[in-house]
Amino acid sequence: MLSRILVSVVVCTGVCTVATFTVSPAIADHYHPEELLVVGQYDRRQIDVADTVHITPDSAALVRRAPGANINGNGPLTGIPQYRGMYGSRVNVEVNGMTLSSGGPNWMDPPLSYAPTAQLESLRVYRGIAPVSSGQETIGGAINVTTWSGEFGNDTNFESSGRIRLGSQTSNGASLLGATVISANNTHRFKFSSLREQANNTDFNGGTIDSTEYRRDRHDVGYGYQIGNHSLQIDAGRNETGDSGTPALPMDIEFIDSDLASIKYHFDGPQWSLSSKLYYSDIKHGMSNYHLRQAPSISSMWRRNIALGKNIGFRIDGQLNDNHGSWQFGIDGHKENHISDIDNPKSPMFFVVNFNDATRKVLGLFAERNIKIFSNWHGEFGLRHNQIMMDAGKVDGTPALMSGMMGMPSPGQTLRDQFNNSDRSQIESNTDWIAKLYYRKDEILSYYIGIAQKMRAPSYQERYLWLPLQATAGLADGRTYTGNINLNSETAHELELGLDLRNVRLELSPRVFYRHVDDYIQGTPSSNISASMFVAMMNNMNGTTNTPPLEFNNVDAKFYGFDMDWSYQLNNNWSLQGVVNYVRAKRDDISDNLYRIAPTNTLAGLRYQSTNWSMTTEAVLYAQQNKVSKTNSEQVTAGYGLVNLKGYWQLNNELRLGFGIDNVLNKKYRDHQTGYNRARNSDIKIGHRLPGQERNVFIRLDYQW
Ligand SMILES: [Cu+2]
Repeated sequence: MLSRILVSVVVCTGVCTVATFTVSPAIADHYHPEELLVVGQYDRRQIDVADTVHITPDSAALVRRAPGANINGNGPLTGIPQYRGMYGSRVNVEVNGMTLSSGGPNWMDPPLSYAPTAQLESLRVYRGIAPVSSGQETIGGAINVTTWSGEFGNDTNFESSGRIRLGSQTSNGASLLGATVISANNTHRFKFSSLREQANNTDFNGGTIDSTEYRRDRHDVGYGYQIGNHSLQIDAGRNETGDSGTPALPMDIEFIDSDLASIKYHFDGPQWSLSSKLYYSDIKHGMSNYHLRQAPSISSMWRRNIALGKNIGFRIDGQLNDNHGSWQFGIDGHKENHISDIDNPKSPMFFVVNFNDATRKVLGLFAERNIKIFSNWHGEFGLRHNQIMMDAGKVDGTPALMSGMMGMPSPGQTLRDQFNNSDRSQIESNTDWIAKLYYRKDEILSYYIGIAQKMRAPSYQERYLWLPLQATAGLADGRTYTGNINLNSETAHELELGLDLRNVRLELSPRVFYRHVDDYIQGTPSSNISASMFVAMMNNMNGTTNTPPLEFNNVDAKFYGFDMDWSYQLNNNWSLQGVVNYVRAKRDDISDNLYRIAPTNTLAGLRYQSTNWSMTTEAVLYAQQNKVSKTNSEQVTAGYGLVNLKGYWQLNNELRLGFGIDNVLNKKYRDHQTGYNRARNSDIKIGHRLPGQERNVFIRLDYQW
């Protein structure tokens, strides 16, 4: 089973992408071979996670290997992918075909946290303009991940296969133990999978970062059935995250108990195929500012937040193949529902109904055409319509029960009444369209041009956050926000140009892009007097120094940049590969930059590949980021460079040893997209940007049969 050559993790370009598709036919089921060879090479990056050697629990860390992609880190399990300057709900993430809206209002369980690295089969980052079939709202891009489910057998006899993974590392004493066992014949396939991950606080060159410990258990069962051209897959999973830190956020994770379930049916005929799925998730999440980090000294400042999130979704799509390419038609629906309540165990009277039955439903219809136009032109055209329906129930809280001065309503009371008396039911009708053309000049060179309109309706936080709080889907800027029920959808227009060069030794895929966004949703200084008075009042009462609140509003923004991945084969054993990223993101209505944008960066690796072992030296360079957001009070970050080493040794057909050293030179550095420290800590001041980990030695053993 492990007969294929294992290469150390690389960004797959050209040949490698095709190879990955060949070994993972399940992923390729929507594309016939011709498309695979033409578009498959260019418009997505498949990171072959089977070949990673790290023990990092967070799959989001892997997206950095795709051009244009980065990660916003709020904690060890809480990475939020960033793509070309957009992140959060702007980048559509699907896990095994499921859209998973985070259960936590601050995204302590971002969608990728439901696909732990140790269970991944593939991580696919769509390059540039994402196809309309890749997800419902893809204004900032699309990422699809799948976890490993094994293969069906060749005859009626059941055979077992599986993977066991063990790992440990030094910077936080992390340990990883995971096992997946498959029992399958040619018709039935059973899967059992369990994973346990835990770590202490991470050390940096200069001390320890409090609130970075984590523990997570994950259990899955699956059943697959195939007969003829039909297949059925039923999966159920349980995620149990325990005490886990998020030092960039005001609270830490106490628990995230999530149940996930899905059923999928697929028919694959010679001329047409049909896929359908139905999925559900139920998330219970608790967090606090006292159980993991040092508790506030004033007991009235203790806070606990219990959040419940539910997702239900479906999709039916069909693909029709003809002589020129394929048509794809689909309908999809997703509903998320959120309840979030804040209390204080030291003060039983205190309560805030943060979100009450906040609901967001998206119903979408799409059509996509992949077509070979002349002998060397290939086009992709897509049209999608989404209907978004949102609503939320009435709210209340202790701050709204306080009496105001001289018989006037208090600011909290005014905010509550404004919210409860408003029309919270909102409907948006959004249209996406895309057109992409590839011109294949010869065997070596192809040109590409793409244009698109993409839209995104507001999130429930952006609309329904009624009291100035930091529940902002993980922005982690330390600012308090209120929502705005009357927000419009964002509309982006985008142009992308590039070329793909591929000869025997060299591969290059540069892209430039320009994207203008009308009605971009951004926090701006609040004009709501009650919100400002409320924050001032809280500062007075608690001795805090919170800056005046922001309010989510529609502004104009633009994004432009360049990204590229490349590789160069020096000879049979030695190769070079890397990624280069540059993005600018700024407001178009005022002179300001957008917040938390990845600095210009590059990654370059030199690899030696032998038959049963490999070694890679990697340089990671980040420029300073001084194009920061004044509106979000963002701090400048210095540039830095890191050296990493990694490799593996294939001991026999079943056993592989992975190892490596991150940050070999033990640099003290600060990643711009890691937030500011919010947990009282003797080694890092509150409000200072969190440092990166110290030199880290890791080792991993994979047994696969
Ligand atoms: Cu949370």
